[in-house]
Amino acid sequence: MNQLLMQTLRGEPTERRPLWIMRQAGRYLPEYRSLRRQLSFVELCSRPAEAAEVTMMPLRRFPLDAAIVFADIMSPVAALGIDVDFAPGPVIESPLRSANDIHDLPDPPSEEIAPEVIETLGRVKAELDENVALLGFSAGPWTLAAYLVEGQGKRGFPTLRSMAFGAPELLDDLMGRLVRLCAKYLVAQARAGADAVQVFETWSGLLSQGDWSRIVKPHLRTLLEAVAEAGVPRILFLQEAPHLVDQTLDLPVDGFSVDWRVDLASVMERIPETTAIQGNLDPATLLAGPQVTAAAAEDLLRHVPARGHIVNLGHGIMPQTPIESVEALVEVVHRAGDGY
Ligand code: 1CP
Repeated sequence: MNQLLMQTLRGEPTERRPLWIMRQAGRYLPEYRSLRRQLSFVELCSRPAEAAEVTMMPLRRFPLDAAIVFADIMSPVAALGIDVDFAPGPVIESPLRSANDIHDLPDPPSEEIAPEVIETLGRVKAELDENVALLGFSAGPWTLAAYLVEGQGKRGFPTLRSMAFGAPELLDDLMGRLVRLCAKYLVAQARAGADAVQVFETWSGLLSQGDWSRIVKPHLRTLLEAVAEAGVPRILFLQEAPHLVDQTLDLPVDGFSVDWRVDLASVMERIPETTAIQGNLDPATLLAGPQVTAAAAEDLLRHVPARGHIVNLGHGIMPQTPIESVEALVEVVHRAGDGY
């Protein structure tokens, strides 16, 4: 077995840098769009055979070093009795706003939390090349709360932020419950075959350093510590949060995933040699075509030391991305070996 991603997350040197792409299984792939003409996103996520096939789609095209299970960050909230629609992002018909909404939420057992995702992981694991790592994931408590309180993705998430300051105990209670949900969910994913897990605390950047450290960080720490029980490496992703990098560095993780606003090489200098750093091409560079992508990828490899670097984008790949740009990125990473 030669899982470059796992070696890097364990702090071991590798013959070349591992590469995977956030949202690698989505709408930029013609075969995904074609399946989506027959099935809605919710249907796709709820059918393990189809979800496993979608998980494998990018791997059939590109020699990536990880598969990430096809699901959504909202998949576990069905176990709380909450209905989620997609248009195309998550939409909650009855957002959680009052003490009663939150106090009435159940504390579901592990088997009731997104069993379809757990089954999908088992199916993918059985099919995946042994050199490719399987990633599970969950949102972080703040990012899940963002959709549950706001009702949908909205610039600045004003309702969420007003709850953070106007009813802090309520939001704290909600996030505590979400941490229990996500911890059980991530441990179950590891037991079902996920080799490592990524926590997407995407909307962290909405908060100041002080507020994030007070409101979000303790919950994130509890979640990451609880997941240690599963014994798999943990990657933490934050978006639009260069001001929070220093606040995250003492969290118990094996890899930090940051967007293109952050200088990877300088973060690398501030973390232990055995901790990995993941990222961080601007996804928009891929829209400019294969030559621009190749040049940007070469620049990234030149600038960031190989040891501990997991090549990825700084955020999800965009639906309008040309396939040739992904090919160019793969080419550059494979050709480079550890020669940079
Ligand atoms: O076909 C479609 O129209 C559905 C589009 C889509 C897809 C492909 C959504 C709706 N979710 C997903 C899958 C998904 N989402 C994965 C699976 C892995 C993969 O595709 O390779 C993952 C890891 C996510 C993560 C996700 N969803 C995050 C965290 C990471 C990030 O991008 O910051 C967030 C915030 C979401 C919410 C969401 N779900 C879907 C969309 C379009 C969005 C974002 C926009 C919004 O908030 O409105």
